[in-house]
Amino acid sequence: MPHTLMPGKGGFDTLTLTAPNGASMQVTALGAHLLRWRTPDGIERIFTSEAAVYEIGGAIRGGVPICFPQFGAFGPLPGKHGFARTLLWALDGVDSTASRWTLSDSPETRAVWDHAFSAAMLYELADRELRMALSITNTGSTPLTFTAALHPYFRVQDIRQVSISGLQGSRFRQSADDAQGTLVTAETLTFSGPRDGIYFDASTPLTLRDGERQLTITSGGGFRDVVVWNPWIETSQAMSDMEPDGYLRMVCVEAAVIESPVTLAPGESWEGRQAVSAG
Ligand code: TA6
Repeated sequence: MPHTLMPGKGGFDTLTLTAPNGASMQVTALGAHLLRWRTPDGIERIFTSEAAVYEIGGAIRGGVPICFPQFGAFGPLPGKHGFARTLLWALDGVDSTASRWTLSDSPETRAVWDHAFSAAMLYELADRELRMALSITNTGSTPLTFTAALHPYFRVQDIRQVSISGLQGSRFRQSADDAQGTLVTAETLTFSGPRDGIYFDASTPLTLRDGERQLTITSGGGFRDVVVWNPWIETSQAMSDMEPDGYLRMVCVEAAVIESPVTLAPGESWEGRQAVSAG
């Protein structure tokens, strides 16, 4: 069966799609959040926490959270990462390899961010690749400004054996005080403790090596920054929605627009993309 739409975790409509080449993905209407992506060889590439909570207003731990209209605390909204990941999206279209989801402003979004917008999220399977695109249109009569990210949790076999290369030459923000950032000179990034870094103006593709497995991660469109996150053991244990040793099996490599927020005039649109190819 190429696709099914059925109540899934938390009772939310969940789309399971199997492409003709055997690749598959699962997306829940809650946050238009991608929960699983399997390449045709049957390998699961996305980490979703077994302890994740599925409820409106909350964020699912793992998968691909959509951060909009704010990444982290980079903007005027309360809390982190905006509201897009916590609201119900509508399934707008599905074919043999792709699904498209939409969200527009509502009294709920207007209460925290008083702008008219429409957002669309496209997930597409292509051979051994997952293509993701977030597009935003200003449907109001005044300009709007936002930061945003696609925040995928990639499944890895053991974070202690993982490396990421390609970030050399970007500027790394180490802390809230480090506004200008520090030039990254290391060719390869490895993991032996927590990492929560924003890499400004990062050119891609990046290569994520995980033992014999490899992912090539490419940002496109308006995503200019990259975020790399692993909470490591103490934070993992402190998170109620994370398996205590979950940090061993995940790493977030995010396509983001943070340093230079996007401003859209009435009627204008913006698109940011991330493509992930399994080697
Ligand atoms: O993108 C990295 C980050 O902003 C980290 O600081 C970390 O807290 C993570 O996102 C998860 O945030 P969340 O709000 O989902 O707990």
